[in-house]
Amino acid sequence: MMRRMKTLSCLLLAGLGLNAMAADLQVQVRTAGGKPAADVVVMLMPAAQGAAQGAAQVPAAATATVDIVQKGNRFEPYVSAVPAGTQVRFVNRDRYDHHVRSLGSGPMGAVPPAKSFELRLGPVQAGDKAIGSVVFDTPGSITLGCHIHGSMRGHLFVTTTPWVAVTDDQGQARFTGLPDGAAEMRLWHPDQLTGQAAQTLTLSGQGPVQASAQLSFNPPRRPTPRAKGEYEF
Ligand SMILES: [Cu+2]
Repeated sequence: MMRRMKTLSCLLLAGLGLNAMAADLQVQVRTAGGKPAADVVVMLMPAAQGAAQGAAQVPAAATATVDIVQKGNRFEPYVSAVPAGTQVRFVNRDRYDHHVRSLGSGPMGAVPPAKSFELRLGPVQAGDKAIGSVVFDTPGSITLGCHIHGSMRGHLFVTTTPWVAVTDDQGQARFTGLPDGAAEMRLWHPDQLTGQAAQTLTLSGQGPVQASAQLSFNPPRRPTPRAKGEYEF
């Protein structure tokens, strides 16, 4: 009976074509202590990602321009993740200058940034001068800082895979349209000292897939800028 059902579902999927072979995935990430872990970059590397599946399955977000906003001496979002080749716009929404620059990441900032850059951004009233763009071609991590405001910190992670998401305050990341089959899942967090364990998931378009993952450590609180709220409008 099971075998017959399996054969039937395979035939049904084959009849529906490639569009049906897409899985939705929700990942719940927790800290080592079991609390929801925000700001975690979740990467999916489907085994079926090769040329046979075609570029049609690459999520639209992979080709979009991504914004990282400077507001109230914060980078928003605090952690961003983009596939290599993405253009990122840095948008200053404060009434004063920011001088955004790349810094090393990892323990003591010893890991050189995947891309070095500096952007002098005018206040929001300066129109175009409040926006700067950088294309990030090389996978890796970049800590974001500001020459003028030393306490400003943010993080950008550039991935080899187009399937990437950052966990929200509930520690959840969501994906849609993943190719069916095996996929390797990897995690990255700006405060990790060592790499996080990878795991293999089995994705299926026949229903939403839930997965859980755990960091090997308890991240410190997300840093808040010294001038919190002081200059916001
Ligand atoms: Cu600044």
